Amino acid sequence: MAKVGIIMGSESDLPIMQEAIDMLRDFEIETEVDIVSAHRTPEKMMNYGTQAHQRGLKVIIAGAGGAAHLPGMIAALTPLPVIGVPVKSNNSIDGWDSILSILQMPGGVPVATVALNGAKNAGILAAQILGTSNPSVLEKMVQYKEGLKTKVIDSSKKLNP
Ligand code: RP5
Repeated sequence: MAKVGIIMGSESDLPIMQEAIDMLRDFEIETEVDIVSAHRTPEKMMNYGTQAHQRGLKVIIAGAGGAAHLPGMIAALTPLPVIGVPVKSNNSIDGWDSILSILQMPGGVPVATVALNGAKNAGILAAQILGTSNPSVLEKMVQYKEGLKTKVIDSSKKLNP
């Protein structure tokens, strides 16, 4: 049973969203990936958002660019936590359109918005949410953070032997 649903508005978002998929694979978390467009397949979006928790998903990562309505609309439809990835898409002016569309949600309907094209962090955040109730994922997260630390210390040593 997939734990994290990763959806995006278009196949053109996939090269960015792949970073979330890869990160969750590193944490050995099962994912389910699909294209769900708020504007082009609104009925599919409705079904996805209303049924995600009944299908066993625990967290949803939603990415979109330009007039990026998918993450917010999914958050409106699901009781699950939604992580939004603003994508700098071909129809995006400068990325701010995607960021603000996903970030500026009204009270009551949060979307945890990561940086522009920040799908890697979306994957990590989803793993951290699952880690609060899964000791094995939590331990992998501890190791991951240790790895980050070691990398910086090693780089520092190389510059200052
Ligand atoms: C958004 O429009 C999608 O999420 C994508 O980022 C952008 C462009 O879509 P395509 O025209 O490439 O399909 O809804």
